[in-house]
Amino acid sequence: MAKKARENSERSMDPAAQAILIRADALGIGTAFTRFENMAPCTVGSGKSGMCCKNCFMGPCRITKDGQVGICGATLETIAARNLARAIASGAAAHSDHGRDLAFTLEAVAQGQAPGYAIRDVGKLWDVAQRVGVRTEGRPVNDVALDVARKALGEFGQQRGELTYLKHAPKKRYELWKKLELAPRGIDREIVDVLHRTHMGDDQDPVHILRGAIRTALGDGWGGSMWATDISDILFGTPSPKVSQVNLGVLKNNEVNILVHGHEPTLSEMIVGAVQDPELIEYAKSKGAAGICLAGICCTSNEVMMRQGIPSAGNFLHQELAILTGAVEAMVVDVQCIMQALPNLADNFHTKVITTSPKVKITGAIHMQFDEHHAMDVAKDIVRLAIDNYPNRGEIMIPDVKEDVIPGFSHEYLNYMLGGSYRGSFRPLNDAIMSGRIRGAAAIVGCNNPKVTQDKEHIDIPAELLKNDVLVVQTGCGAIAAGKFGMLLGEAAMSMAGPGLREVCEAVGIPPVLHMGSCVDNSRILTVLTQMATEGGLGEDVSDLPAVGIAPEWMSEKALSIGTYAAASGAYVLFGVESPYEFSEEVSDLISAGWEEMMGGKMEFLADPKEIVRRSLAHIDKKRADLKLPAYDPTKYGKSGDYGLQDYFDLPMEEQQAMQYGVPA
Ligand code: NFS
Ligand code: SF4
Repeated sequence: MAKKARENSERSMDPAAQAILIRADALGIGTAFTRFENMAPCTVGSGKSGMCCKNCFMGPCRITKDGQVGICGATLETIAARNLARAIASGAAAHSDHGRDLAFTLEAVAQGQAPGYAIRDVGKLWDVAQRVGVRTEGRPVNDVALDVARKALGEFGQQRGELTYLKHAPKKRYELWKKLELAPRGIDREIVDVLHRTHMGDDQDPVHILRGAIRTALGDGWGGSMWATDISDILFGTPSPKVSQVNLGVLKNNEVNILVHGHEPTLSEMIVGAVQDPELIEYAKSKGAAGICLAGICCTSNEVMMRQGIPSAGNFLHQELAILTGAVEAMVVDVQCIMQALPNLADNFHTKVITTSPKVKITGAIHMQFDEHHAMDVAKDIVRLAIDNYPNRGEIMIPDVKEDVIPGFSHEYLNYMLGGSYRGSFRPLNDAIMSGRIRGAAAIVGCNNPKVTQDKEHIDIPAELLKNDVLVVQTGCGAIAAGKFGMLLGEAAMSMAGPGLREVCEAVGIPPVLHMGSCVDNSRILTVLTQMATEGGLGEDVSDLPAVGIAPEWMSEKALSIGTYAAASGAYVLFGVESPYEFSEEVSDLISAGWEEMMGGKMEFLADPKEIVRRSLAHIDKKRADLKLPAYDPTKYGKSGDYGLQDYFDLPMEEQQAMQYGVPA
C-alpha cells in the first residue's frame, strides 16, 4: 500500500520548493516527493522489521525473526554487517574515483596536454608536494605537478604499505590505526577487499567484516576524498569567502539558463569560462536572450560557488524542481546523485539533459562526452546547444526566492582568518572553546531525503546548536540548505548565535555556519579537526574534541563512507532519517558502543532531531569535562539566546517564511 500524499509544507520547508510543487501538481507531473509517497514501503529493506540479503542467487533471503538464517546459514548480524560494508565500499568508490579523475587531469595539465586548464594555486601545489614527499626546490611547476599527480595515482593502485596522508592525522590516531591494522594499504585495494570478503561464502564475522569496511572508508577520507580536495584546489584555486546566492530565484527569466549538476569541478570550471566568452554571449543575444546565466545543483554547485561565486539553484531535491520552472535550457550532469527521472521530466519542457561523463549515460539524455584534453571545446559546444534551445522555451515560473551566501571557508582560509598571513593559526578558535565562549563544534553534512521534510533538519538542528554557542561547519547539500535560510551570512551570528559564539563571530568576522565545500571536502573537516587537536589545549586526538558530526537528511552510500571514516578518525557521528540496520541489535551496538571502545568514535542513527541535538550537546559537554575545561555556562557572556530569531523555529511555517522572505503570512 502506498503512503499518504503529504502537504507541500511537509514535503519541503523551502518556499521555492513549495511553489514549484504546486506547479507540478497542477501540471500533473510527478517528482521524487510524489514518487516517494507512491512507493510501497518495504519494511525489510528499510531495516525496521527485517534484513534482506541478495548476495547470492539462492536468495534473496529475508530475515524477519530472531534466530532465522539465510539459505546459506548467514545470520542477521552477518547480513547487516555485509550490507553496511558494501554500501561503504560503494560510497568510498564514488568519492575516490572522483579523486582519481582529478589526478588524471592534473597529470595531463602538467604534461601540457589539457589546454584551458592551469595550475591556479602554486602555493597549494607546493604545500601538497611537501606533505607527500615530492621535492620542490628549484623545480619547474609542471615537474612538481607531474610528480604529485603520479604520487596520487600511485595511491589508488598501491598494494602494500599505507596511504601517505594518514601520517597527517594526530599522532595518537595514526598509531591507533596501525595498532588495529586499520591503515588502508591502497585506495582501490580496500574497496576490492570489501567486495571480496562480502561475496557469498567469505567473511562471516560481523566485527571482522566491519573492520574491513572501516579500512575502506579511511581510504576514502584520508585518501580519495583528500586527494580530490587537494588537487581541485591546485587546479582551480583554494577557496576563500565569496559572495553568492542560493535557491531557484537565481535563475533568470530573460537569459539562457544553464545548470551544472553532479560532482566534479573539471567540466563545470570550463563551462564557467565558456559562458563568459564574448562570442557566445553575443550568440545568446542573437537568439533573443539578455545573456547567459550559469548556476549549479548539488556538489558541483558547491565546487563552483566557493571558487567562482557561481550561484546555486539548490540541493539534491531541487534538481527536478529546477527543470519544472520551465526556464532551464540545459542541465549538464557528470557523476553521482543525478536522478534518472530527469530526462523524462525534461520531456515536459524544452530542457535538454546532457550527460558528459564516460561513466554515466542516461536513456533519453543527450551525451556529449567530456575529455580533459579538449575541455573548452566540449564546454563551448554545450553552451551553444543551450543557447540554440532558448527560443524553444514555453511558459516559465521562477519562484522569486533566493538568499545571499558567503561560502568558501577552506582550512587554509580559516588559518589565515584566525591568525593572519604571518601567523596562520587555530589558536583563537581553540582559546574560544577553552574559555567556553564557544561550547564546541558540529559538522553538519549530507543530502536531502524525501523521507523527511526537505531542509528542515538541516536548519532546525544547527539553529538549536547555534543558540547553544556551538560553531557549525557545513558541506554538501546541507550547506546549500543552510544558505537558503540565511545561515551562511554574518548577520546570522547576530540573530541566531548565543552571546559567546556571537562575540567570536563578530571579532573574527565570520558567519556562525561556515560553508566548507562539497562532500569530498569533508576531508577539509578532517584537517581542521586534526589541527584543533594538535594546536594545544583540546587534548591530542580528534576523539578528545568537544565536537560532533551530523548527517540529518542523508540518503547516499557516500554518507555512510563519510560517517565511517569520521568515526574511525575519532568523531561521534549522528545520522538522521532512520537506521537501515536497526533490526540487528548486534550491528547497531557494534557501530556505536563497540566502535567507541575500539577507536573513540561511533555512529548512531536517530530519527528524532531533538534527540540528535540533545546527544550532541551532551557529548560536547562530556568532552569538555574530560578535558577539564570550565563547564559551559550560557549566562557567562550575557543574555543567552533570547533575542532576534531565536524563537524563529518555534513559529508556524507561514510566519517563519514571512520573517525570512518578507512575504505576508
Ligand atoms: Ni553528498 Fe554531493 Fe548532495 Fe548527498 Fe549527493 S550531492 S556528494 S551525496 S545528495 S550531499
Ligand atoms: Fe541468502 Fe546466504 Fe545467498 Fe545471502 S548469501 S542471499 S543469505 S543464501
